[in-house]
Amino acid sequence: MLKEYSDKFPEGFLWGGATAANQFEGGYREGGKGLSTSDVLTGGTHTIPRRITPELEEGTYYPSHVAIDFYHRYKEDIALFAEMGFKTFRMSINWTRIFPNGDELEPNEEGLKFYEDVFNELKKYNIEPLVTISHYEFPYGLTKKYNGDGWANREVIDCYLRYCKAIFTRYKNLVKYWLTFNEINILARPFGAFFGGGILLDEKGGPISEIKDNPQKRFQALHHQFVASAKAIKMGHEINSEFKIGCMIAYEALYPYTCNPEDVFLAQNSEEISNYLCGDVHVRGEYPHFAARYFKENNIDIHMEDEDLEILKEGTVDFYTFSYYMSNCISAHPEDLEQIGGNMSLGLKNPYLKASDWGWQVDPIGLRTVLNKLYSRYRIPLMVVENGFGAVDKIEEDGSINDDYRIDYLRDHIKEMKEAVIDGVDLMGYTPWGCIDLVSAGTGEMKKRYGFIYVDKNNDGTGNLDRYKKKSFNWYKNVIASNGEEL
Ligand code: P53
Repeated sequence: MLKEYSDKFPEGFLWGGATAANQFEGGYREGGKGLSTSDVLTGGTHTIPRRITPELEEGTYYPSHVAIDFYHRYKEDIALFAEMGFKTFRMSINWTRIFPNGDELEPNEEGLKFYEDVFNELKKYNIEPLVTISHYEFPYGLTKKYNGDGWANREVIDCYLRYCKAIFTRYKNLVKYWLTFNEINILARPFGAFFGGGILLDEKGGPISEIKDNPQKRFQALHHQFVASAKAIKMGHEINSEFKIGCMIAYEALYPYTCNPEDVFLAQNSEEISNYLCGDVHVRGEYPHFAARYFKENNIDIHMEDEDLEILKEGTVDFYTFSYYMSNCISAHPEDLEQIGGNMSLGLKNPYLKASDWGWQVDPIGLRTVLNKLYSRYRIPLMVVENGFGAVDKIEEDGSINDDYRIDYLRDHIKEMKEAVIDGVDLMGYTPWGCIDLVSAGTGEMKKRYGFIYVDKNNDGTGNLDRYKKKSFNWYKNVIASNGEEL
């Protein structure tokens, strides 16, 4: 049967917003929480990289420690999300609230209670939580225990599964939608080792852009995450057959800089390694055809246990989610071409696109292209769980913030998402990133803001943490109320 034509977002479309514990929760030593990898990362800027400090340094500012204090203000914040009409709220659980060191056998009750209260608060407003189980934080105790190997040590799989079991059983009736790892494919890129894998090969730490890399360990860690994810999915479905468990990929859209076939192949091949390797394992339950050559040519030899391939097959995802912010160009002959980006995203400048102050090139049509490519390949429901415009906002004397640039960015992307829906793509929902201003992952700044809600906090940690509605707040409220018809 031909798929029915529709020119509207589906009924029940999950409009909402997205956050991550390490970037907005704070309370880093409260409720028995242990230290996570994000807690030892300093602030930075567009030009000064964040530093990993293996021990906490006195007098150094760590943005995750207080962040925007959702830990104490969640009621106020959730009320604001409800006022915008959110149907869903993407948040993550901080592993170290539940297992402070990562290797305990029993969960920390205070941590479990905190998220239970948050989920109950969301329930009051009929907001469906979408929970990322691991978003850029890893028990720092495990990084130390395994001599900086993090996820490259296979024992971590069991620690993760104990954590999953604790939260799946406790929140069985409060949470339906889960994501096993945020941007799992970040481990396919050098800077992702610490963020995504808790891998710290230099005990002196240092700027994240300069830390030691070891592709063998990174891809071994990634394999362990695949196995952990597949096992978690199987376990989750056994605990509650209604659970919907998905993957999350940082989609790196890459265009050939020219129509030179060398550029075209390079772009296609880079997208395969960067985006599709992880997606294929999650959705199809097996490594793609191009993996073997890539591993061979990069001296990567992944150790697998006999049962691993079967585990991957048995634990495929129910839906596919991704982040999409920008596109970049790539060339086989990049020597004289201008680069753009920074903070964990770098590419060639596209003469047809404008970029944000942080060098992220704005490309709404690219989102439609990506949605179609993904749906053709996977044929399972998709969700855009991060998208947005990091910008400097100015707060006027009367407290208003006129963020028309943000409205323009989001409107243009929602328009293209709608085009993709008309194209026939099965799209479940949309949660723009940082619906309330929070700490930037890439730079550690507050200045790079994404929110509909402004938070009075500065790069150096000063500010009274008051919340203000930006102009985009009422705009987005109306988008949701009209199910994407009024943009
Ligand atoms: P920030 C790079 C490229 C694409 C997505 O990023 C990325 C990154 C990391 O910087 O990460 C996701 O805060 C991530 C979020 C992050 C968000 O994008 O650097 O899942 O944690 O905050 C935006 O502007």
